[in-house]
Amino acid sequence: MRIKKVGLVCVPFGLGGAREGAELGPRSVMNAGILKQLESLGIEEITVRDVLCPQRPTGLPSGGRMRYEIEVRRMSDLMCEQVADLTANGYMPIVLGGDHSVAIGSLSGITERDGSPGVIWIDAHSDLNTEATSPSGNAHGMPLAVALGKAQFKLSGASGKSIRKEKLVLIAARDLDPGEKELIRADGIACFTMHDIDRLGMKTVMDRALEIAGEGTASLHVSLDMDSLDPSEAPGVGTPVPGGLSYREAHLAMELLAESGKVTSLDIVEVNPTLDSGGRTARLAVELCASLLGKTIL
Ligand code: Z70
Ligand code: MN
Ligand code: MN
Ligand code: MN
Repeated sequence: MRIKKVGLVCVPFGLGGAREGAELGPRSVMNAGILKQLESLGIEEITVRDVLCPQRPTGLPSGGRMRYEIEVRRMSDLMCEQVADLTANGYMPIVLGGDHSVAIGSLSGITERDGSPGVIWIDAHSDLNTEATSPSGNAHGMPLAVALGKAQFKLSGASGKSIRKEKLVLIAARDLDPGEKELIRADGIACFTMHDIDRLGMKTVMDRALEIAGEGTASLHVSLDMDSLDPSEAPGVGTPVPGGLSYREAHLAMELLAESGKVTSLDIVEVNPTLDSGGRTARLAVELCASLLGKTIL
């Protein structure tokens, strides 16, 4: 499948994470040249949508066990509309976060059209905390619990459909909270940890991931948290965790996803330019996006 139309959805939202700065991510990825990269890949139509995210309120965060719940909901509702509209018009949505809570909006927009997409979640974390299991209350640790219908917070979207746990795959996990581990085991969620990547290699891991999430599904969403990469490659993230994907593993993963021809939407999240080293993480985000869209070395 050749991708011809891309809709860039810029979501400057950082209230789902612990540290300020992720709201500056979309700007830094734009500055790193993502538009030029898309054009040089031969994408024929590119549209850019800016989601008007709520600002950090003064005073205490809203919400109970999910911090800034009101703002997360507002952002998700706006995103849901944009993503659903883009997919309905034949654009591949590429969401530029923002912290990972923006995936609540991506997934609600996608499930509007396809009730059971495959989801490949590339992340140091599993983002499966519910309000009850979250040690932090940060919404960026909860998007998958929300999308699976396990959290109290429900997907916005008119239909409010959930993704299916059988069609979800986690890749590059290495920092899981107790409640998340329990859920992964109890629900049998496919999880390829860094240990599995070391043992099997990225090619085998991605083949298996595509089998699980890419077969029998009409659409396939890839959510790329930049903290999946090793902090030596991607220092500009809110929660760096040692022992992550190498530069080459990450590119190979994207290239294999491109070869599959199955990916229909993408998030690139958690780029935090205030913690970055001269825009390095933003540039890597652009490169990985290019590989996922079919850029090859030769
Ligand atoms: C932790 C929590 C998280 C991203 C950090 C961290 C979650 N499990 N997610 N960075 N992208 O607070 O729930
Ligand atoms: Mn994440
Ligand atoms: Mn993460
Ligand atoms: Mn942790």
